[in-house]
Amino acid sequence: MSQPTGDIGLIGLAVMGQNLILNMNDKGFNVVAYNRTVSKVDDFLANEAKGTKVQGAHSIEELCAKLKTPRKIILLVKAGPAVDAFIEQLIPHLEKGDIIIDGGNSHYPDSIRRVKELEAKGFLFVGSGVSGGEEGARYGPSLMPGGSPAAWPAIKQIFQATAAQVNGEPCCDWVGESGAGHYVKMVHNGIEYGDMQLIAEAYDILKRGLGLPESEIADIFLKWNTGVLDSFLIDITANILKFNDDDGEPMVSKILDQAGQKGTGKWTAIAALDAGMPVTLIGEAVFARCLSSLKEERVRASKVISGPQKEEFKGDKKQFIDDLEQALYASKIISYAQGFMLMRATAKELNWKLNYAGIARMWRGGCIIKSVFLGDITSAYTKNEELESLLFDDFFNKAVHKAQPGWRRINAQAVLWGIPTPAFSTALAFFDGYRSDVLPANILQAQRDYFGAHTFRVLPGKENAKLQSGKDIHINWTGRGGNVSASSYVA
Ligand SMILES: *[C@@H]1O[C@H](CO)[C@@H](O)[C@H](O)[C@H]1NC(C)=O
Ligand SMILES: *[C@@H]1O[C@H](CO)[C@@H](O)[C@H](O)[C@H]1NC(C)=O
Ligand SMILES: CC(=O)N[C@H]1CO[C@H](CO)[C@@H](O)[C@@H]1O
Repeated sequence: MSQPTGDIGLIGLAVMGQNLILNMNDKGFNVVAYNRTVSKVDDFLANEAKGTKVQGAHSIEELCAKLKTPRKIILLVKAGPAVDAFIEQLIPHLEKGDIIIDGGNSHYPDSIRRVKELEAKGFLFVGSGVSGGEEGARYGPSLMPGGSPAAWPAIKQIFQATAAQVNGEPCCDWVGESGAGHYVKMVHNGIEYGDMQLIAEAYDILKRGLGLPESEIADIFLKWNTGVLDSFLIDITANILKFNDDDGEPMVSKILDQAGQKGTGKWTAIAALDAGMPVTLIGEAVFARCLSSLKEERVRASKVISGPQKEEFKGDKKQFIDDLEQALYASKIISYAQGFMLMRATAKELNWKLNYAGIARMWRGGCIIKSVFLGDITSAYTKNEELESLLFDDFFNKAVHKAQPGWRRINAQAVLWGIPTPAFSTALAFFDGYRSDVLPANILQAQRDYFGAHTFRVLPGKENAKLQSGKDIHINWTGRGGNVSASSYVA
């Protein structure tokens, strides 16, 4: 057989796979395509890939034989057992040092396991987040590769050339070891849930609060899109709001208000709970979708539970809309600060070294959360790799201070109106908690010690013979303040 000429192989010729192949081909790489349904390979070569350098393979063996070593093979197949099944099939045809890359939507614990299993056999494994949907795959996705570090030099050129570019910088860099690539992709998706929920709440306030029609709300979003909120999601939301059905009614006014979800936002929220990190905004965004899906129950509830009397807004509308922009901005800063907190906590726990500036850079283009804002996050982490929180960065610190008055007014007004703003309000609650050197957890500790002898620690400066610093203290609360004990209280 002739010398292999393939730079990279790809398994799974659904639209994402096809588009990624064509993209890599455009960038000058020689791609070998394989699909389990082999006729699909021929179809692809005869149609979409016609006139390109793409080669087809009719078996895993042929695929591997056509690739230069170290072989690089991307799997774009359904997450779960299919990934393991293909890895099993590939192994007999691979040599030590070959690289398997999973570009699917795998849950990061699977990627952690696969890195271990494959490295133990002398192979390299990369779990890569791929974001940007079908169009991103074709013209430049955000790529978030992590796994066996030795794989990076071998795939770097292909990955960075294939990814979206912003100001000449690729939206792809090495994320970190082990399952870091898929972990970061998961957090990206969680942040996406948060961004979307914030925009939905802003829409609700403008629609139900100020009573503005969709077309005017679209104009407000378009204006915001020239400032600090400049982002793909604000942009498409303006377009969505301008889209009228054939009868002239805004299309959104005809869409059932029941949100679906595929689970990656939920994974992020679960990971946050597991890590003990207050990633409240993403959590609320997931719950907001859950509440939305209880449509019939909400309709019944709306008939028996009333809220405040609807009052017309008498204040300064322009000021209010500026406040709303600031509220959205500040809440977004909180959400990203929380997302990075989660990544830091996980990195610490799993002993990963994450590339935070690189992560923000990877999200700047090619993906759903792409925005100007991510450039500022990149700068913050470039200045200080060890940044404890975005809120400690000068730029963001100033930004939240500037936003604060308007952010509070929006939350207050929404509460008075009875318009739910779970994401705006949890962001503000987090902010107020985070900047509090003292929180009421002393009460919780006393309660826990009272009913369950769970013990507490003494506040610095308040030590005495009984309350010693560094000691777990339990006291008998009964008899001094009151006489209720766990057994004597009768409800
Ligand atoms: C706690 O103190 C009360 C009142 O002095 C006493 O009745 C009770 O037995 C004590 N409980 C324990 C567990 O020592
Ligand atoms: C608790 O009970 C004791 C004994 O019955 C009584 O003297 C004391 O006043 C009670 N304390 C309080 C705070 O109610
Ligand atoms: C694993 C694999 O090769 N799957 C794809 C083959 O192509 C069809 C489309 O015709 C996809 O649906 C499969 O997922």
